[in-house]
Amino acid sequence: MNKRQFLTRAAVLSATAAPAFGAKRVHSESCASAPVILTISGAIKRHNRGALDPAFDQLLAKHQVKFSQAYGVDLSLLAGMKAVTIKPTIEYDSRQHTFSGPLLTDVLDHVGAPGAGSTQVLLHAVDGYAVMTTLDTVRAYRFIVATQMDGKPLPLGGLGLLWAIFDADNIPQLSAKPLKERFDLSPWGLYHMQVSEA
Ligand SMILES: Nc1nc2c(c(=O)[nH]1)N[C@H]1C(S)=C(S)[C@@H](COP(=O)(O)O)O[C@H]1N2
Ligand SMILES: [Mo]
Repeated sequence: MNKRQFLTRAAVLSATAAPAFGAKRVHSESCASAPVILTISGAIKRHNRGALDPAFDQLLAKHQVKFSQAYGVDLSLLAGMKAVTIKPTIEYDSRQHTFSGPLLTDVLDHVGAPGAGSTQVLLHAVDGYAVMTTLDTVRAYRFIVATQMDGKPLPLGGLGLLWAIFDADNIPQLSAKPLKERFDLSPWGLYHMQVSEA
């Protein structure tokens, strides 16, 4: 491309990218500026997106997910919820780490999930790991959707972006078990949840 064309395009881009001075920057749920990092499908009352699109929802489609409506959660929504901090010993290095993030029950309430304890919650991770639990267990274990470990965001490619985790050291049925058997309900890389009425 010639230089003139490049400069013209750059000017157009910067003109559209820079908000007018003093312009109010509004963040609302309809403002799709932040990526969705968690999709919630199934028996929920609130939705902010339509049906799974096999052409564009590639990972969900690969994992056989189906929905006609869902709720896409971004990090600012999670960051705006009351954060809970826990310090469980994890099995990967047998050490205690600090995790923080909202209660999973708060996230489920936000999307209008049912309140019955028998409600089934499928926790689904980027590597395809999926585990089903109940709202009773989510409440009893005080699951959090951890966005941070030891004060740092959890990386994609590592244990992030989100880790559904609980304070196993302080849950008697779990702390009685060997470390390697405590975390089967705890997917790292959580990116999809499906709620079903029992
Ligand atoms: N994303 C993801 N989370 C996961 C797993 C997994 O394979 N993928 N395995 C689960 C199981 S069954 C256990 S016991 C612990 C440790 O599993 P791992 O030893 O396979 O890492 O993490 C849990 N969380
Ligand atoms: Mo496991």
